[in-house]
Amino acid sequence: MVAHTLERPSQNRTSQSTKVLDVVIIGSGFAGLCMGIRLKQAGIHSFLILEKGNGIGGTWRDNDYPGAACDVQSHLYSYSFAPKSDWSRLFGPQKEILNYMNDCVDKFGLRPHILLNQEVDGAFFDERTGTWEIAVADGEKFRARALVGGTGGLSRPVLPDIPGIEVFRGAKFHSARWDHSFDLSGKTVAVIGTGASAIQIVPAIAPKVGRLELFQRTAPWILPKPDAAIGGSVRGIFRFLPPLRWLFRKAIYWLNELGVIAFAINPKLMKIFEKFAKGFIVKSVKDPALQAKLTPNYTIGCKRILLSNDYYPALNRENVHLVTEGIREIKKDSILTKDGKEHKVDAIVFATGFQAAEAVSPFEIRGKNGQLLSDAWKEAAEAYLGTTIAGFPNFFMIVGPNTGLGHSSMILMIESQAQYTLQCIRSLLKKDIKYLDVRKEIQDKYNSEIQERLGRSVWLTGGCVSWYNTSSGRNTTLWPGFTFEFKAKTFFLRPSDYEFVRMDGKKEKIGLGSRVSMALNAALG
Ligand code: N01
Repeated sequence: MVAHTLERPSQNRTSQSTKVLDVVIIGSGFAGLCMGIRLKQAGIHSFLILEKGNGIGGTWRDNDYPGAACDVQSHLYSYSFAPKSDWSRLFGPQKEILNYMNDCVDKFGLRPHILLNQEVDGAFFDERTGTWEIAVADGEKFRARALVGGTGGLSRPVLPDIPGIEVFRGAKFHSARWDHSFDLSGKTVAVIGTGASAIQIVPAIAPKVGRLELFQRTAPWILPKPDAAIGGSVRGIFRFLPPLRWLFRKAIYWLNELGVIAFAINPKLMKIFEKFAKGFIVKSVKDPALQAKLTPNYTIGCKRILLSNDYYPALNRENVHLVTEGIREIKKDSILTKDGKEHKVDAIVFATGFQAAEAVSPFEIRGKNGQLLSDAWKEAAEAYLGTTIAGFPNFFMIVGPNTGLGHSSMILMIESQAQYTLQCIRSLLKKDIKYLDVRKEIQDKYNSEIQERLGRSVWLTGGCVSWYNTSSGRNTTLWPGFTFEFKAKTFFLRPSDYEFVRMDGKKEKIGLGSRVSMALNAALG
């Protein structure tokens, strides 16, 4: 909250109200915090994290709906450099994850670098000075040598395009904007959607509501969640014997990593999981008609595989009704389905997901020659290593295009990207480079390679419609390989992938000596 203590001396101010920094990070989720921690550890202290909400945590602050928990094991879904010995469960609940993030903020001294309630309106690259100007909704301005976007892939909730949605008079809210003031005890509640959020919400609210109408458009594939409480003795062992905790994390890592073989290399292997998942439906659901409605008609893995032990049992409850007829219209106190039936409800929960794959820049971003990122991404969002975008120098995205995972912890990808970005920022600051801009041909080659690999994956061959892909069928969200492969690719900055422009406007020549010295300088600081 004390930006003035982080500013450069006043002669560096570009105007009365513009704060000048080395780095501005947007977003305080796992990505933004990781970048901040890495900068601090590298001795770069002139940075701010601008957060539009009134607290840190990103998706883990917003998604506080009943039953919210992680579907990746917490010992892996946490920073490798900030292990936590006392996770209460194998799959931590939302509050515990948010507390962990707050603990990290304090432990690494990030609090003074975070400015809350700062919604970024736009960012503009000034080619003359090689800096980004960042404008915040309240009129404040920041200028920085480097801009890091940590706004996340799942931060823009989507309300469905259903006629009449605006006329509904009861309570209505998105799963990521849960209205905790609404008491759903005894009420008739509609949940629209059956994705990762809905399957956590339904079992959590079913015992409280009078009646729950669950509107399913496409059945998800669900596997049992291998979850359990972690007892005090195990937590004690992890605390006093850190190598065992490390081994536990590694075991989870490699187990998850094996999934890539079925998702991206040989999708035929998915049949094994499919058989198991079908058996899980039969075992968990009593009514054969309900079993049929819950059995998906696409290959498992094409959409995100969900994990739950209590979703199917919740559907066996007398007060829970699965509606699969399709929604025609929302009226002032009901939902009308395509079979003409009117479902009277007091409230509607939209568990309808996020805008992820479509090429949307998180706010107005203008790169070289005033080019808009949304124009550069007109066809599809793409970047080099999910991080840098040709024509947008000194801009780094964490959780950028094609860095999502269907099989493991996003934090692995975030750490790789933050490490890579740090190398780029070091190059800028240490060698006093005006800007670095990824070469378009390098970005194109990289993307055609990953698109070719994705073409063979279950995400594009599994016969489903999913948020992983754009409406034209291009996957812009997922990384098609092992996480260690991504880590290797981002381990060293390859200077030849970039155009380096010096402060005098001349291009830095990247000969062998220069490459080696830049790579060493970037990697070692
Ligand atoms: O969203 P989703 P989510 N009429 O897009 C349906 C992460 N996450 O919030 O399948 C009727 O998966 C839509 O139907 P269909 C995780 O990465 C993580 O649940 O498109 N239905 C679908 O059923 C996850 O993948 C955790 O036919 C409509 C649902 O809404 C991502 O967030 C926990 C509709 C949307 O499902 C998103 O999950 C929770 C319409 N007009 C979430 N429009 C962890 O534990 C949409 N739907 C880490």
